[in-house]
Amino acid sequence: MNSASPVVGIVMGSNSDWDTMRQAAQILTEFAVPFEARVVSAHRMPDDMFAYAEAARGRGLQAIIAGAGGAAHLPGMLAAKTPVPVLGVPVASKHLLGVDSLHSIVQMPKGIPVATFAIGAAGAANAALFAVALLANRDADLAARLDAFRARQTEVARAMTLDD
Ligand code: RP5
Repeated sequence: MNSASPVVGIVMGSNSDWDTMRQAAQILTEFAVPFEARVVSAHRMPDDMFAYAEAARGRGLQAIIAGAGGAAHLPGMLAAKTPVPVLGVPVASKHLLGVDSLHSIVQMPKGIPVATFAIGAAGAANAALFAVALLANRDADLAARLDAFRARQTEVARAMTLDD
């Protein structure tokens, strides 16, 4: 799964986030986008988080998809330490169901943006699709795969039927 030359990094605060974040990995795999996925906890491994962010651009990462739950500081702190675009995924939390995660990620102060997605699996998948769209601006083959993905999705929706 971890490419030798990733262009997208998927990071998360805990391996308990993986059930959600694997949706992003599945999308990037489907689109043949080289990526890596790893745990980089803002609270439990802050030095590792800073090192990851500081190395990101030099390693060729063009987007970082960061998922975390609860007091979800990972996306914002990564964004503070790297110019690489950070796409934040609020992971559903036990007590507040991810509303805490969403607010923690979306309410960035002016000057340090984090693109914030929906809570949970849809957010993880959409963050990956957004990364694909960013990369597709300079990759015609990838743009064609994204067009085909959307066309298939449209056909599935058109074929939907309803029970009586
Ligand atoms: C956050 O705390 C993680 O992103 C995770 O969503 C949450 C709970 O982590 P665990 O206690 O399951 O390791 O840092």
